[in-house]
Amino acid sequence: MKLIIAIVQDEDSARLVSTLMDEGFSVTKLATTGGFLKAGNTTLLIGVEDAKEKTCLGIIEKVCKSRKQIATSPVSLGGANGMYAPYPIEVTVGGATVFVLNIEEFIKI
Ligand code: 2BA
Repeated sequence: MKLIIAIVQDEDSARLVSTLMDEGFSVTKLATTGGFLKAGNTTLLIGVEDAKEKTCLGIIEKVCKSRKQIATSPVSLGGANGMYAPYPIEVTVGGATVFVLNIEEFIKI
């Protein structure tokens, strides 16, 4: 068995959860925050049989789109007073950041 941890954009999460559920996967949805953009994203925990791993990854790939977002990075204004100004930079986020873990035991008590 595998645990698929998928970090996706909030915009894709509702469609991804409903598509996975329609295909018979069990999903847990967590509200999370990205460290770089400090913006909300969604982390899904999906426990799957080994034989279903590729199907699950295919659904994630199909549903999750990459998008451009503007982040503000502080830029030094120089001088001794250590002042910084926000500077906008464009980053491409997603489709999805996915970790696949081997599961030793799956227990429901
Ligand atoms: P954030 O950390 O908010 O990152 C959002 C996007 O900003 C990233 O998109 C990437 O394009 C860019 N980015 C991140 N760190 C950067 C840096 N140090 N310099 C320049 N640009 C940077 P994604 O790579 O698609 O990641 C989307 C979200 O997935 C991340 O949100 C984070 O929540 C999660 N994530 C990505 N890689 C991860 C990892 N290795 N471990 C844990 N979470 C990860």
